[in-house]
Amino acid sequence: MAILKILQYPDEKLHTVAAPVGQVTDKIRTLINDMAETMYAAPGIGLAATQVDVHERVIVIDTSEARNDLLVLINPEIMASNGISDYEEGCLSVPGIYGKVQRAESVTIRALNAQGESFVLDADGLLAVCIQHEMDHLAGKVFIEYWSRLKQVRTLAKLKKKQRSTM
Ligand code: QAP
Ligand code: CO
Repeated sequence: MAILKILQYPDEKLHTVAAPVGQVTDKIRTLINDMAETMYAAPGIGLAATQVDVHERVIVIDTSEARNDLLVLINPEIMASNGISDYEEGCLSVPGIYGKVQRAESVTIRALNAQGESFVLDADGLLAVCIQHEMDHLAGKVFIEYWSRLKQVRTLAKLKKKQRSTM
């Protein structure tokens, strides 16, 4: 297993659109293991392959309290969504920045697991928000891009200042 480097906003590579996984091979399973290790070490509750500069449709999530319930999503698709939630989000690619994003309150998704088997999952609450946040990464979108221009400009200035002070 290995800890992978997480791309930091505003890295342009975070805007890459990920390609579907053709076959769930050992190479994909190694990526999943490395992404899980990277997410747990961070620590975080979700990580998309885009964030580790691999542009394939792979996500790892663990929103459990005990951090022992890894959810792997390969080629995820949203089949249905309902309601509106306004959750405070963060992102391992935008450290130290938190803010609300409006999303669906519950989603039904279909995806493949690490064995390449198709499954359907109904999610709500934090898990539903996390799934939508990570699926945005696969489409090249970062959560702060839902915010107003002004709020984005201020966030960028804050990140630049922080990056200067930690060099
Ligand atoms: C996405 O984010 C998410 O700023 C996953 O300094 C987050 O794991 C979806 C993290 C919240 C829904 C709600 C962020 C760690 C972790 C930071 C994360 C930081 C250290 C973020
Ligand atoms: Co993120």
